[in-house]
Amino acid sequence: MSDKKKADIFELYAQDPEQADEIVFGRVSDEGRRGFLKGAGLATMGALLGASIPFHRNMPSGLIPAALAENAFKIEGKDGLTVLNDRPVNAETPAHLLDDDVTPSARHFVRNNGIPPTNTNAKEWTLTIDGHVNKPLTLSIEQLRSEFERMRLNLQIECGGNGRAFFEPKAKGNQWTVGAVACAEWTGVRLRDVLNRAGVKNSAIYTAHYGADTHLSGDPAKLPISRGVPIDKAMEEHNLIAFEMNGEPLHAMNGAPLRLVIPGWPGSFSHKWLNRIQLRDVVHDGPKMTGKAYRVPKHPVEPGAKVDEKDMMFIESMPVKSLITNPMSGVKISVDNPVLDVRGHAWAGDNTVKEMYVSIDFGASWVKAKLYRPKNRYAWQRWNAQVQFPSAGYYEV
Ligand SMILES: Nc1nc2c(c(=O)[nH]1)N[C@H]1C(S)=C(S)[C@@H](COP(=O)(O)O)O[C@H]1N2
Ligand SMILES: [Mo]
Repeated sequence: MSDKKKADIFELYAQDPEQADEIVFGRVSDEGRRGFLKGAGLATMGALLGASIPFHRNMPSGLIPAALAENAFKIEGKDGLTVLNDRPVNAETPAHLLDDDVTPSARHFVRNNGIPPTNTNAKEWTLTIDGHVNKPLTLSIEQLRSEFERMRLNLQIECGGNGRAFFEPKAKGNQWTVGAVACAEWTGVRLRDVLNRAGVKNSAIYTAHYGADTHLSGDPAKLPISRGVPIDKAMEEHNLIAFEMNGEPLHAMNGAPLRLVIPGWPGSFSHKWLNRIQLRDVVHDGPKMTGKAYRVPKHPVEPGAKVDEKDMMFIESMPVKSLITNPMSGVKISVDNPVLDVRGHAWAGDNTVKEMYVSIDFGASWVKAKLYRPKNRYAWQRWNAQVQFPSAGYYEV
């Protein structure tokens, strides 16, 4: 079925589920269940799903068959992403669509905690720097563009929850598999140049980031998220206040018209729809800075272990990781030529990956991959390897 048709079905159900049932699948009975599917109804369902549903009588009305709902919600300008949630919008990128050195904007994942702003006019946008500074500033994007050195860097953003779907025991939150990570080319100015313009006071030890998105509840007094970093991290030269992504204005879902990019640390520091940075003389305490948010044990513990508050710390540098982006998982190759070229990216938060190995025997033995330098610090690193299979069968690389 075409994606267009899927999206139409989703819209139909959003408007009036019972009527949609009637249109798509035939009469709905008084008990609110699907009536006997017959004639046109059955034929429609068969055509849509490619199979009949033996238990169709038990399906609650308004339930969109999962096979149709999958990816039915489309994010404009995003292509092939797996949507995990539509309120707030959260979508990850299948690994094979992350093969590019520079992630196209259409394939950059989306992680929203609230509702994106509707007025994102770059001409009217301002950024305020205040708090523990000598001279609070409010700058237009035009001033950022013309008064500061412009930087263009390939920077990786990875959500702190990337990979959470594989946790055992299960962790709360979006069940990201591997695709809440991307490395786009960002154009902007150094965060530190802008902070220095305002004059960082000695008392400033922490940043607090604010944006124009609103809380899911609609309560204007509540913020969806506001995180901040220690001042030393903030002054690192690769942090950008970015106004372009891959040479174009930012995608609406990736923070247009202005965002922070703080690479190496959880993506949540890279505040989107950025309109204010406050310098503080205490650790920031905005939403998602307190309680258990973004905290991990200081030392490895058993999965599910109870850890004392004092043994927990903020996630800072993200851990080392790699991703296979080609071939796509599930590939079959001929036994006549049991060789496979595998490639992907590797990264390690604030660090650089020095060596990379692949295994086809569940980690018993390892073959060295060719690993390339990052384009610039904080860009992910390309790797490739050729693996040879000893006999026909099922393997995991
Ligand atoms: N204003 C604002 N900024 C935000 C968020 C948000 O919900 N609101 N989400 C954060 C999180 S948790 C992540 S992982 C990154 C994701 O950036 P992306 O959506 O551009 O991929 O944005 C961060 N910046
Ligand atoms: Mo995140």
